[in-house]
Amino acid sequence: MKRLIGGIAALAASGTGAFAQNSWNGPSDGDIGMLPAASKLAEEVHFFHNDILMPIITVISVFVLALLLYVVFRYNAKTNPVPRKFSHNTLIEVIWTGGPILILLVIAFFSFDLLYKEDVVPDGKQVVARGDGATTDFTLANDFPPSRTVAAPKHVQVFKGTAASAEGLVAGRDYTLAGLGSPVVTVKLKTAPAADETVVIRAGRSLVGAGAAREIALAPSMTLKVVGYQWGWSYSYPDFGDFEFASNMLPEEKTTPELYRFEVDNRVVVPVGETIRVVTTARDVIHSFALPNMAIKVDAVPGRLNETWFKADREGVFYGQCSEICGVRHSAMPIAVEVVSRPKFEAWVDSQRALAGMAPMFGADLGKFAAAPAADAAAAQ
Ligand SMILES: [Cu+2]
Repeated sequence: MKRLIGGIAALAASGTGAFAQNSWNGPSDGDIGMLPAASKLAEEVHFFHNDILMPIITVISVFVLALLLYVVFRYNAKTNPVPRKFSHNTLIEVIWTGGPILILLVIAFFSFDLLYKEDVVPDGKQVVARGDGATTDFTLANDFPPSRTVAAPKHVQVFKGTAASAEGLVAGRDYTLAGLGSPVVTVKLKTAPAADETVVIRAGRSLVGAGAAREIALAPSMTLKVVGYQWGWSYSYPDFGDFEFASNMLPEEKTTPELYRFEVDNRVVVPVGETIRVVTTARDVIHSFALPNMAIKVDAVPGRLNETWFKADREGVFYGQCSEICGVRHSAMPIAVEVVSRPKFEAWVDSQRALAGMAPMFGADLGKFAAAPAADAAAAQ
C-alpha cells in the first residue's frame, strides 16, 4: 500500500508537477495568445497587442466585411439593374482618408513608446542608504546626460524597509523632492528611517510598466554577448572574464517531446531582477535572437553589433528560437535562458570561470553548486 501511494505521488509529480508549477514558459498545444510575460516590457507589449491592436483589427475587419456584404446584396445586377453614374463623394472621401490617419496615430502613440523603450538601454540608478533614526534628507547626483536628467517627480521612486519587508513611499505623503533638474536632487522624508531600515532611491527616465507596477529600470548590471552561427549560438560574458561557450540544440533522444527543439546543452544563465544588456552579432549569415517571454527580438548580423536589453521579473527557464531564416538547420538553433537568483548566478559564473581556467570571482562554493544545474534540468523536464 505504501509503495502504491508512493508510486501515485511520483506519477503525479512527473506527469503534471513540472509544468503545473509554472515552470513551463513555452508554447503548449492549442495556444493562440502570447507566451507568458516575464518582464514589465513584455507586459506592455502584450497590452499593446491584446488591448490596442486586437480590438482595432477586429472592428475594422467586421466593418469591412459588413460593407462588402451590403454592396454584394444591395448593388448586385439583380437588385440594382440600373447603376447610377457618379464617381465622387467628397464627404465619403474625407472620411476614408481621415479615419485611417486617426487610427494610425493612435497605434503610433503606443508603438513609438514601445520602440523607444526596447531600443534605449535603461540608465536608471539607485542609491541605497542606511537609516540612523535622525537623518531625513538623502541626496542623489543628477549626473545624467542633459536630455535624461531627473526633472520631474515621476523620475524618482523611493522605497523604505528592512530585510524582511519593503514598501514604496508616496511622493507628497511620505517625502518631498528638492533640486529637480539641478546637479543634486534631495529626497526629504517626512519621518526619519530607523537604524534597521534601509532607504532605496531609484532615479532616471527609464520608466517601464504601467500603473502601480510602473518602475524605473536600472542601468545594466551585465552584458551578454550573443553570436549566432550555422547552427547554434555562442555566448560570452565580458563583465565576468569573457568566458565563452557554445549552446547547441539537444538531439531528440536526449530530451522530451515537449522540449525537443527548445532545449540546449548549455543554457544562458542570467540573474533575476537585473537589467541585462544583450549585444548580438553573427559569424556567417544573419540570425535573430528572440526571447518571446521578454518580448525581445534582435537580428544578429555579421560584421555589426546590435543591442537590446531585458530584465526578468521572475526566475525560470525561458525558451526562444532563431527568428531569421538562416539556412537548412534554421529550426535547430533554439535559445534557452535560465533566470536564477543572484547567489546562484554568481556560483554559475565561478563554475564557468573554473572551466575556462580562471580563478573564482565571487568565491562561490562550487562543490555544492556542481549538482544543481542537472537537478534543475531534470525538474524542468
Ligand atoms: Cu539562425
